[in-house]
Amino acid sequence: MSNCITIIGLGAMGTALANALIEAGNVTTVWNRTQARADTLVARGARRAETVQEAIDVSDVIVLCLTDYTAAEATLADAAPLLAGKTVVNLTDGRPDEVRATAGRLGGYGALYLDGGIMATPPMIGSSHAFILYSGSADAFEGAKEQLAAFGQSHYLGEDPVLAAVNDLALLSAMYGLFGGYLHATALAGSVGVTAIQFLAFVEPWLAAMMTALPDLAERIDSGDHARDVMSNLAMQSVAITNIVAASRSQGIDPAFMDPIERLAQKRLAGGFGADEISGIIEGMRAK
Ligand code: FVH
Repeated sequence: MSNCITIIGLGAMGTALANALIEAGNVTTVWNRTQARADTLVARGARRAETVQEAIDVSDVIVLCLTDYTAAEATLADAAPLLAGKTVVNLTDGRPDEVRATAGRLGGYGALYLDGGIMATPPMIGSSHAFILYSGSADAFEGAKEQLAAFGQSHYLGEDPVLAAVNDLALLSAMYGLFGGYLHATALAGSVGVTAIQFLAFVEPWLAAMMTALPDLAERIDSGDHARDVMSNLAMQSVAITNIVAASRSQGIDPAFMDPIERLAQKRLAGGFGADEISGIIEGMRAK
């Protein structure tokens, strides 16, 4: 495969991806709806495509990085037939149903479809901290992996195109849980005059220590055995959770972030699993 590659979508992330490709020595063609966003990249050596059709014509690998799948579909609408034999790497954030629909539609035009989930912010692109999850056509990944390495570490998850998107959303869900928990905790501590910077001295090492519990929770989740060698049982932990919700209210802090975990803990307790580890809450999440 040649080192010609196209990036469609030059927002914050698309621009970072294009910069990484240029830096790695790829012949990089760029297209963006608002054309001026390509100017800096062109000054750095990128080739400007005047149309989406031209952007697709000149490269074997087409990377999409747009706001959402609606934008991606709208951008490719007239040009999709030109994708026959090309590799499409869609790094647009999307839902599994959208991924399946787009993979099916572009596959129908003869494109090799690879979906991707970027686990990085734009400044991280090209660094060892960035990783990108891929799934879909194995041939597409094999053919493009050298070029894709410019973005960060690549992890190919398998042929099912939704694998990357679901793992991406799952990781984001862990991140928002962390951020939400941190914000709630900082608001609660703030209600007695502790500043965020003061609180950081406790919350940072506390979260780091709690991260070490994850391997044990993962083993329990995979085995389904939440009852063996329990150290901090759910009945005990649910008292703390209920205290957090009640204390938040009395301190004038909206407990909205903590309400769901209290509801899930109570549901598990009502099922008779108070002596189990907190990992068992996942069983109630799975049962709709
Ligand atoms: N930025 C980040 O931190 C995250 C990190 C993880 C992955 N995400 C996903 O990357 C996709 C793009 O995100 P972005 O940060 O580049 O987003 P923007 O800077 O807002 O740029 C959006 C681009 O999409 C173009 N666009 C939007 N709608 C249309 C449309 N209907 N037709 C054609 N292009 C469209 C927009 O064009 P313009 O407004 O400049 O003309 C930008 O190129 C995204 O899926 C994140 O979830 C980033």
